[in-house]
Amino acid sequence: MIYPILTPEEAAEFVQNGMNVGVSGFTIPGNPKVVPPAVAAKARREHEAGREFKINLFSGASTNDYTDGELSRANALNFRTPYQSLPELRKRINAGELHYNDRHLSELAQEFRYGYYGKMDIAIIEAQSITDDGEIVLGTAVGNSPTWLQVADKVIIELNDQLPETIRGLHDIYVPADPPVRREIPIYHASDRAGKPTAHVDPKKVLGVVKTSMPLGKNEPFSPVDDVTRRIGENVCAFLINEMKQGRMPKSFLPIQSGVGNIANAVLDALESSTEIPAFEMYTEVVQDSVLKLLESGRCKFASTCSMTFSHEAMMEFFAESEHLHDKLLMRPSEISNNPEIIRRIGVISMNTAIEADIFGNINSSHVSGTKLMNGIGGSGDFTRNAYTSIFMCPSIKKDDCISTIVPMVTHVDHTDHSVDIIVTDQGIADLRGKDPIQGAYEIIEHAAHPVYRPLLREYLDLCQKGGHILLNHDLALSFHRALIADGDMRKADFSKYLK
Ligand code: 0RQ
Repeated sequence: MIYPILTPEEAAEFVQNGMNVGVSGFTIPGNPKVVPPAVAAKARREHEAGREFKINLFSGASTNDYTDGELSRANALNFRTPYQSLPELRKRINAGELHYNDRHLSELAQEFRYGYYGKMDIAIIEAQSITDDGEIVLGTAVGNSPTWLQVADKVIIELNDQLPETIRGLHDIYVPADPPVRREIPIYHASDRAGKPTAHVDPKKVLGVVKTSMPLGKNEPFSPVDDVTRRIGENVCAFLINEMKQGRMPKSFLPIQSGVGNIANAVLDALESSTEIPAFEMYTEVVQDSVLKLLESGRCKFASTCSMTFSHEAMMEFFAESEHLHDKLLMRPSEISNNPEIIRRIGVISMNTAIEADIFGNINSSHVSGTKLMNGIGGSGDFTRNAYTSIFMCPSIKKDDCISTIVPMVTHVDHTDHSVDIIVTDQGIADLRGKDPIQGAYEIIEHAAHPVYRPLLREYLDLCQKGGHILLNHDLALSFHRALIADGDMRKADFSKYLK
């Protein structure tokens, strides 16, 4: 190998205060694991010596504890984009200790190429292998690595010997040309390959290789499917079956996108056991353990993803079974896994989780009570806006009835009513297609809201000023949230108190 072998500490010495740093991966998989902690240690030493040391960090999506966790605990982040999900970093963002820009995941790579963020100084990329002429087999996620390798001035490679040789061939690396010369992306089915199995870097840019032996996969277990998530899963399935019966969805079915978390798992469980939904494909950004089961059983014929968000055990199982699973999965850059052009062309059914929805169909996915960031918009906007049918899911109530997820007006808007087709809760299915905003409001109240909150929501509509296309009472629109803040309970929304 022509590249110098570096220790994590030697690699971290290249990272300087104020630099733009790109990292590989997408959610927990594929992130570097030893250089970011060494950068965090360097930051601590610099701070102790009274010197400023903070970097601007660009990733594919959220990262692991070695990256966002270590760097935020060391107070080493000045700017972060496009998505995060670690409690430590969330706390600091909400305390205003760093700048965070929540972006659509499909857009960051091109935005960087367009020059929105200046130059990228260093990229730190986890890989399975690198050749002397710069061909790289990436790890268990692609994220924005192909673009980082292209735009970064310098590159550090973390070669993780836990990544098996059999990962080769699971990547489909395609970077579109930028406007005005971009052409269509040649993906017409979820399983089409558009690019190459390897990413490329100019060998002259590689500062060195850090050899690692770090476990793959995530450790946190999923909560088991409970009564509420099971009912949401069943409702989603019932909706999809009816769509096929009504002829609004082809009998051969359409590719599915599914977010992360327990609701997504429950929906996939329901799809696995459904006898009426045919075997399907996924065009999605993350695949969890439940997708491995679907691939093994043949219920899922193919999964196009950006990241293998498997537990450690599922990851090992996948690689052990790689002979018959190898041709059933492809990992693509987030720019392609979440690409609006492809999502609309192949007719993806999007399924994402909301923090709250309002009675007019606007969705808040990212900010609790309108101010505190939870995770971010992630890929939900990429899929929702361009889906064949866009579905949002959430439990109808939270925290022992004290929170209704269906509210008069959301406190933050990530997805507008114009992009949202269906809202599914444990209570039922609200279908907003072909309805005006007021018809949609009654549909959501009667089919998605919890019965405890339906009278309050109806009363709110009665108290709205009439005569417009959308009903609104400017004094009462946030009354549920005011009650939650004042009394810890949305049921205490007292309209007479708030009415001027
Ligand atoms: O807070 O942990 O402090 O109790 O939000 O809520 O119920 O654990 O739900 O883990 O399924 O996450 C929308 C956040 C749901 C997620 C969201 C509080 C609640 C709890 C988490 P605590 P749950 P989940 C694919 C697509 C946006 C990104 C996306 C998400 C915490 O799905 O981040 O879709 N989505 N990406 O108490 C007050 C409410 C609340 C509330 C929830 N109405 N009011 N607090 N919470 N609803 C992935 C990628 O793009 C990479």
